[in-house]
Amino acid sequence: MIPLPMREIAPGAVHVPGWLTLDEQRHLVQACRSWATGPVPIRHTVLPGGGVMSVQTVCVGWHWQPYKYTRLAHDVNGRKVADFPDWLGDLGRRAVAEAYDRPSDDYEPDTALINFYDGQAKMGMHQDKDERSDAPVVSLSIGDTCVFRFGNTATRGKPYTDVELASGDLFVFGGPSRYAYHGVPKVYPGTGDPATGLASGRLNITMRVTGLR
Ligand code: MD3
Ligand code: FE
Repeated sequence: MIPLPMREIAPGAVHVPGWLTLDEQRHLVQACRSWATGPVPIRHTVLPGGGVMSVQTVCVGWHWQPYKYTRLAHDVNGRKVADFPDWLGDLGRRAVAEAYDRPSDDYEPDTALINFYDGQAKMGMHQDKDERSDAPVVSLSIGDTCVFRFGNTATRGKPYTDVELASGDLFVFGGPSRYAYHGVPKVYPGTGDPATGLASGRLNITMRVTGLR
């Protein structure tokens, strides 16, 4: 097995394959499992038009629902989401420093969205525009490999680049890539290493700066 090198997919979009150690992946899986149980349990987000996302999501720091962030999960059980832990912010700063090869002391993510994909789940092409900050988004993948589709800032369609994201991969989206359309058209069941603690499916953890207070 030859490890893939770090790659800049587009300006500000940097893919770092195999960035997390197995121990870090195990720790993240444990933390996500605990957040998934409460205070706000993981759920399929319901879209304003009535559609239900196939992905299941739980948040820390701020609760995301389309198209806003709130402290209380009004669309689930009305409770306040778990605090954003300091160790996760430290991991986010290390991710930005290593992907961009620059100091990152000024990067202070205050929310994380944890997405769980079973074998059938997908995420359609969308932009992330609910944050009031253009700070980078840090994405960590654990479990089954997926196809990640990275598009352009103008349209949902072509041109786009398909990239496989595997367990342990880091992706940082900043600069002009922060507002690019992106999605997950496919997950490959059975491709993850159960030693992460995740027997099946895919976890994606994104850290963001909401710009809210
Ligand atoms: C590019 N998640 O949570 S991660 C999302 O794998 C989301 O669960 C996908 O899209 C997932 O919003 C893709 C990669 C990603 C995340 C956030 C971005 C790419 C991004 C924000 C801006 C630009
Ligand atoms: Fe997104």
